[in-house]
Amino acid sequence: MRRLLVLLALTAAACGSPSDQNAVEPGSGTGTAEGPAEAQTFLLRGNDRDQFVPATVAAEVGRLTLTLQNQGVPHNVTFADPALPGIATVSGSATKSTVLTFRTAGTYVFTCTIHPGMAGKVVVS
Ligand SMILES: [Cu+2]
Repeated sequence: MRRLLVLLALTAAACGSPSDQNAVEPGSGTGTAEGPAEAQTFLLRGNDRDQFVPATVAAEVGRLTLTLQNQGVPHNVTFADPALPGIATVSGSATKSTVLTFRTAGTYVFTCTIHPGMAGKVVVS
């Protein structure tokens, strides 16, 4: 009987647990902008696997200075909403910033136009 219980426990452990399915992949994750609402800042990274790290930036209604820093491969930040100024292509490990004003809560998606599928979002609350 004891051996059967051990076997059952091993079988349960081998089956996909929720934590396996929620494994954090590079390029995912959420970061939160720092500072007061009208002077928020956030450092976004673009890695050599064509991912924004983190892919989600949480911010408040107000003003956000978003800075992009790459590891080598050039990337840019282009918002789906044309009213939001993006960040022109950054090469090497240089940084460039944009100042974004968010007057309403919502999700603001951005992409890198050089790399299809490279996307992130600013979630404003
Ligand atoms: Cu890119």
